[in-house]
Amino acid sequence: MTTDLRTRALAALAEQTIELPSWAFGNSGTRFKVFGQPGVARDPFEKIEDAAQVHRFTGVAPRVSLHVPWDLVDDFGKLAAHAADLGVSIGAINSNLFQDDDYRLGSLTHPEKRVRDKAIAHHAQCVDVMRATGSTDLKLWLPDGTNYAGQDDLRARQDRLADSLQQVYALLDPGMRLLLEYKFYEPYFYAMDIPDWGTSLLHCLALGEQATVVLDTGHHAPGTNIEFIVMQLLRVGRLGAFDFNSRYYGDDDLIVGSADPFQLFRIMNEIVAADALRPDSGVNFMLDQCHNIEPKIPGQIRSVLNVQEATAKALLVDRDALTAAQQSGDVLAAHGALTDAFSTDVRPLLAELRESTGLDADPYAAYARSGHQERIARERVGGTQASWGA
Ligand code: LRH
Ligand code: MN
Repeated sequence: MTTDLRTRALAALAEQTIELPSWAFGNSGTRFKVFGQPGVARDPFEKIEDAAQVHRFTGVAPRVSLHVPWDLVDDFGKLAAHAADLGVSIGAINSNLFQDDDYRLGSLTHPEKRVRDKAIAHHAQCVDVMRATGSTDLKLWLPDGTNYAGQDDLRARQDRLADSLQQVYALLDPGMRLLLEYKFYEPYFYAMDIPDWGTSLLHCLALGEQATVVLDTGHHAPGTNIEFIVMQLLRVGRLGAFDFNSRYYGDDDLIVGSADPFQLFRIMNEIVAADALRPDSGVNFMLDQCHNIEPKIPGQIRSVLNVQEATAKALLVDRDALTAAQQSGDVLAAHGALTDAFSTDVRPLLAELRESTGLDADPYAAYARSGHQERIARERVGGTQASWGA
């Protein structure tokens, strides 16, 4: 690792930011059980306090994305001010089209105009929240789909979707973005209406420049080469955001990098290769996870560290050697350029970065020593713990 590469890596890592999901600080689980844990946040204000702890110890998590209606409050200006007092800001606003009986057969794709209008109006509410909090990203995951072949006309649903998305897009102020998230299955099991990156991209291209694709790392068929999709979306300038997590089987929403750290590295390698790590690259690096059994704040700290480590390794790829090997057809040397970087222990480099900004070299251990986890377990008694879906 040359000194120059090291210096450039430190400079890039110093600018990296990772956005945290408010819902990671509430209880979550599966259809079998949602577990409670001591000290879990009971409202959006406490969720933001927890997110601010992650930023306090890592220094790279200055934004919190909200989910509507899970994070509804009477005064979003007050919530944004609360965040600012804690040194963080409100990031993307997530709409929710997956918890209303009216949406059983679809929301923006529903055969009935009444239902589509209701789903569009929900996004007008989300845009109002964006105006009140200073958020510029409207994140729309479309949960719509069908369970049986023939249940509905696949093409007619796409046409209705395109029209509904046009109306949502028209709600945006200049400077705002629509982030359109795809998912290949669940909650429907025959056809999702935005099942893959191609379908999301087609709709984004039809909408306009303010529409970009969200790539959730848990939303692909097993064996999908996700970094190829990253490369292609960057190539056409339509990668708007990541929802980082990891999975073994389905949309498991586990800690990013925990299941397949080499995949996360390969993804960040495409980001670095395209110079898309820059804060002004237009790519919002977000986490979308649930800590079903592990403590939430330490889980988010571990997740942020995993993204930082994968990023640092990608920044240490000797790109001159890589390019030379690729162009000379030296297969193993080219692959080796990546695996050498991936095998590099970047923790000393990240420790140096943190200490250079007055942070503890090991945020995870520093948080454990802070006693904050015990304090919230002691203090947060009574009330109802926030929970996925509640
Ligand atoms: C859907 C999803 C989406 C969010 C939800 C919390 O699976 O990835 O990004 O709305 O999780
Ligand atoms: Mn997601």
